[in-house]
Amino acid sequence: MRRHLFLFACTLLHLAASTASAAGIVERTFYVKSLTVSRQVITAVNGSLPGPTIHVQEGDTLIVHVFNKSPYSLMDLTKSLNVQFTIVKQEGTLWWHAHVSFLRSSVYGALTIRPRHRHSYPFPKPYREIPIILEMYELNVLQGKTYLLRIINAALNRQLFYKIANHVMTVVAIDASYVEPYVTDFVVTGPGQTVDVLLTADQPVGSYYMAARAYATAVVAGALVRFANTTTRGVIAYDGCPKPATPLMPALPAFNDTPMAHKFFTGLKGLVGGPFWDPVPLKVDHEMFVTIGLALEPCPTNTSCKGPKHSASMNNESFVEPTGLSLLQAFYYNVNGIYTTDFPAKPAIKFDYTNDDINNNPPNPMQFAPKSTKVTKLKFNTTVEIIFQNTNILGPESHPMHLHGFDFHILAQGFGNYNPATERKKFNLINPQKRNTVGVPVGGWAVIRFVANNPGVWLLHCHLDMHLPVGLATAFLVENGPTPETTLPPPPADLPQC
Ligand SMILES: *[C@@H]1O[C@H](CO)[C@@H](O)[C@H](O)[C@H]1NC(C)=O
Ligand SMILES: *[C@@H]1O[C@H](CO)[C@@H](O)[C@H](O)[C@H]1NC(C)=O
Ligand SMILES: *[C@@H]1O[C@H](CO)[C@@H](O)[C@H](O)[C@H]1NC(C)=O
Ligand SMILES: *[C@@H]1O[C@H](CO)[C@@H](O)[C@H](O)[C@H]1NC(C)=O
Ligand SMILES: *[C@@H]1O[C@H](CO)[C@@H](O)[C@H](O)[C@H]1NC(C)=O
Ligand SMILES: [Cu+2]
Repeated sequence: MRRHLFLFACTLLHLAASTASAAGIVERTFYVKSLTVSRQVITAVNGSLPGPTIHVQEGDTLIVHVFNKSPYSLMDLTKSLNVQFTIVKQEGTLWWHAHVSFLRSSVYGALTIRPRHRHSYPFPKPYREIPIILEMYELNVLQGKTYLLRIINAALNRQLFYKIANHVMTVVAIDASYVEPYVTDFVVTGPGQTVDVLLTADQPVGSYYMAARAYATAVVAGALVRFANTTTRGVIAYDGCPKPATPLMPALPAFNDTPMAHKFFTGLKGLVGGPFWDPVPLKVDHEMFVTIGLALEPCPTNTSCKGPKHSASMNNESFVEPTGLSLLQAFYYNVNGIYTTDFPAKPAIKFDYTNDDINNNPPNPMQFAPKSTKVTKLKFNTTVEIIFQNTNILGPESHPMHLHGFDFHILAQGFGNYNPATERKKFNLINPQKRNTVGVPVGGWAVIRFVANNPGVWLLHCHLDMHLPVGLATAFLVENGPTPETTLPPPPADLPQC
């Protein structure tokens, strides 16, 4: 079971955290401070970008002492903070990052979780493990050896295609959950997603580029919305490669190659019977149909407003994160007036979700989503199914939907309007992939299922950095279970005041 950080509204680090009987204790110290890169001053951890990689074993307790030496009174974290996690049920790769938009671009790093002592991976032992945060990178390899590349998309607003010239990869885990080995010559990841691949250096001695660039999906009036179209490259250099050598460049999929992205996203299957495999819960207690997409924000009354601002919503509710008391504190201390528990389980108005006509005669009244802080309250152990439906309001886009606190199974995904009559019988209830972030297909839908067996307040939001602050979010309030282990602990004494 994963445990919450009591830092909801003023979180410095966002990590999947857990409780259980601990194996070992890993303590790390982070200094958050300024760093000059290409004459620009940024804020980073310990003078490096990305920040330090933390390696832990399943079952370890990780304690991170964070000292703020930056000029920002970071997220109300003025001097120092201790963050404690126990990693219980997972192996694989996660990333830690600041939860404040302008810092997330530089305050982050990799967290790798290895099997506990005397346990092994469900795949052949790699020669080395290498976190790859998609940025300029040089990797030296020995011909014939197999490497475990732990790939993290740390971009703020871009899904990325990733490819290595002349090499195939075998995906073995995603979002720290194992998958059936999946052979591919490219990878797609959304912000927050991780992909672990085995790479065998089986090509002639030489140097090969690995490259990543945008998978762009946002379309307005039939045209791709402008996006950062640069290519980021790293080099895989074989030992013994004569220098200088011009690396070979891979041919990346086109920016808008949705069929390729879909092929990858739907090709992955959970590793049934592997470590930490959970069968799909078959009985659903709480079913939700949730539209996700862009919207317009109504002008506040009694102000002069120069036209509506862009916003985003889930089921036509545009989420406002409370200031002052966090949702988790309000939930724990039973404080009224911070949130309401009436997040709609289905759209109030049914419409042809993926028809572009919704954008005719703008501003169309249907494009306006009210602001609110609506959440869903769940009894402990409720099985929840969510059908995410992208809308064409202002234009379709693939949103990487990220759920805190739980992994979910992805049962199905497709394009257009979700049709229960035809799709429900095609759900994969046998070996679906488990993730914590699903890239809902552009102009399409995805179905996820999870068991709410982790008490606390858990955000569900789009992981594109520009969509969370404008409202593409909601939260689940999960009540306590019957035992001490399933009861939310009190906030730590050193909880920073937001
Ligand atoms: C960060 O820097 C401090 C001070 O130099 C050092 O003590 C600490 O070990 C570093 N942390 C990591 C995770 O490398
Ligand atoms: C990237 O975008 C710029 C500006 O929109 C454009 O001039 C350039 O041709 C684009 N490059 C690629 C590779 O599409
Ligand atoms: C807006 O202004 C009118 C007239 O001044 C006032 O009667 C009304 O209460 C105001 N509404 C709000 C929401 O402040
Ligand atoms: C969203 O809610 C507003 C306010 O009730 C309404 O005017 C609008 O039509 C709704 N839009 C959709 C897509 O449901
Ligand atoms: C939660 O659900 C699981 C699986 O159905 C069951 O084994 C367990 O006893 C339940 N726990 C509680 C507290 O209801
Ligand atoms: Cu989004």
